Amino acid sequence: MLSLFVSAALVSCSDDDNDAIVINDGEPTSVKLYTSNNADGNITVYDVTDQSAVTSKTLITTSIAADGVYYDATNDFLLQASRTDLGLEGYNNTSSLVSGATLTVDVDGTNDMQSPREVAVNGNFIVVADNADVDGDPLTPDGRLYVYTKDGNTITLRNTITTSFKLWGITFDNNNLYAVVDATNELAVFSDFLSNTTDMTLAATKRIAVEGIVRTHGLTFDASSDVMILTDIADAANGQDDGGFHYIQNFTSKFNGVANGGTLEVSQQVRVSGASTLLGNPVDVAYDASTQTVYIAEAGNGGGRILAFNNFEAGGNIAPFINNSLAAASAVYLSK
Ligand SMILES: [Ca+2]
Ligand SMILES: [Ca+2]
Ligand SMILES: [Ca+2]
Ligand SMILES: [Ca+2]
Repeated sequence: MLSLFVSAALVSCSDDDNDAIVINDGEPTSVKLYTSNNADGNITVYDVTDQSAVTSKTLITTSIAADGVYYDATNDFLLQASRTDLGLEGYNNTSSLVSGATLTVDVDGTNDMQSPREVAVNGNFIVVADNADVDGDPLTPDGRLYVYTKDGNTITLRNTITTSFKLWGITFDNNNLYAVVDATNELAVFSDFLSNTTDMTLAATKRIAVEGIVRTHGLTFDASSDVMILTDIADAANGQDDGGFHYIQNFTSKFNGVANGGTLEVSQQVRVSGASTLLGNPVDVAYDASTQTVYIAEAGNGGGRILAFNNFEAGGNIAPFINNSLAAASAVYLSK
């Protein structure tokens, strides 16, 4: 079967210029990692299609600090949460821009937030986790999720959801929203999150502890491979060598198998940490299941880095195979 397919592919590529697409058997020809940072607010895009020959370009924004980057390849729409303006800022038609190009804000959200961090997108909904204290008492943990809708070049605040824990990373699995419980080793989920349409305080549907993590911060879920990855910044004051990430296969059944308030045992996970990893404060993570690559925004080590890991399934003190300096890196988003 394979040889028949290859023969057909070789024939078919002789009469057009799509040979790369055909021979790659459906693999995308472009894999890009979008990154934000809190040093100058610009967006750096790494072309990781060929992992042995990574190139990058930086697009200049008017923000000087940003988080929660996102890219919609279908509509060539780029977005980040400006920590300068405290609102979402979107840019159309950026894919062909060259490095050093200055971006004009095409979609300017209202400046509703206080400390925007991770962004999670579901259809026309854009959710931002804000980690500012809500009730004026920093001793009581809380946070706020801002739910926006996008219609053309307009972003509108629909409602805000106050949580009873501190926020940072968020990610959707269909309509369920996973959120790290910042300052702890816990993971929370809000089932059917977007059905909560009013300003309200909402309890998580379920919270579990993730054994082996000290303080989680970033997370990503890949539904196609059922993989969850959580980062561990451990002590925030150590930005150099106490961080790590946990790779959790068959995540859905493992998560469902832990009762609310229970613990997912470290034996059910793979932990990557140690001085060779360059993980001190890994604040965000993205995952490419097809190449089993973990991409990390590292905010601390060396002043900030974009790292990539593969061959990590055994866990341990593994050196990244991609290591690019990016001052105060804050978020990563993989686009294929
Ligand atoms: Ca703005
Ligand atoms: Ca509080
Ligand atoms: Ca740390
Ligand atoms: Ca992210």
